Amino acid sequence: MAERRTCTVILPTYNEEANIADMVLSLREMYPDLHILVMDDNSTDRSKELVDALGLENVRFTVRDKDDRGLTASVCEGITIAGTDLFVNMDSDFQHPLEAVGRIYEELNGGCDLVVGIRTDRKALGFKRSAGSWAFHVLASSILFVHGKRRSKDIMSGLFGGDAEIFSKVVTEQGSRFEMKGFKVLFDLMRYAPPDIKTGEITYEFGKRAGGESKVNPRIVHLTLRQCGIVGRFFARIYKALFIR
Ligand SMILES: Nc1nc2c(ncn2[C@@H]2O[C@H](COP(=O)(O)OP(=O)(O)OP(=O)(O)O)[C@@H](O)[C@H]2O)c(=O)[nH]1
Ligand SMILES: [Mg+2]
Repeated sequence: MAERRTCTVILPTYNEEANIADMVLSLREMYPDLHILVMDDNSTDRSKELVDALGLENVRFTVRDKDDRGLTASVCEGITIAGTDLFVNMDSDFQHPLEAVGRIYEELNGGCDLVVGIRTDRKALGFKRSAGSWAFHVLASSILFVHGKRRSKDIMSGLFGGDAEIFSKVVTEQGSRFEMKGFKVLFDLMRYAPPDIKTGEITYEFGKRAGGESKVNPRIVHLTLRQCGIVGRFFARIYKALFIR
């Protein structure tokens, strides 16, 4: 039987006291062998207190440098400090089903370098965000195509897993080109990954956040547009003029 490789679930977190302890506990119960790494950007709520109070083994709560806030930056740092063979990244608000982590892990353990969670039902996004997400996807997909990189049906997904060594190298060598304060870390990773990585996918139903509030705001939309090449940067300027004071 193939050797089981070690894996860390990375949970980028900002003010998720309504969800984070439940997330950590549920993951631990479902996956006793996986490591859990919370990458917290100096939450001002009780996130740390609540996770620490669980007193669980193989759960790390990292409070990041307060001058380096950013979802992409948090995930990238998580990948480089995971210390396991593999990683799975997911949101801390239960929008990504926990059972999907096991399926991503199986695909990675079977030899994939990158496994993307593809959202099949996007009703939870609502019409406006679905349309925006589709437009970003088309732009991002064209960029990956032009650069000869692997593509995916859901480049904007926040649920994915990878080989920690391969992607630590991508972050270390190419991280200065990432949109570190943005939300679309998978796109940056795919854009700067070696062209010959072996990719896989799983599908999942995207849910509504369980508790707490969304951190998406017009600045995040602007940064996502900026990630999308010349066309994206053109629209980013218009968007900024219209929506950001
Ligand atoms: N470390 C870190 N995590 C963040 C930051 N902003 C958001 N997050 C986390 O990233 C994940 C995604 O953020 P959300 O606000 O849920 O974004 P979303 O899922 O696109 O939006 P909703 O559908 O409204 O929930 C959540 O786990 C957040 O806690 C940040 O600046 N730093
Ligand atoms: Mg969310």
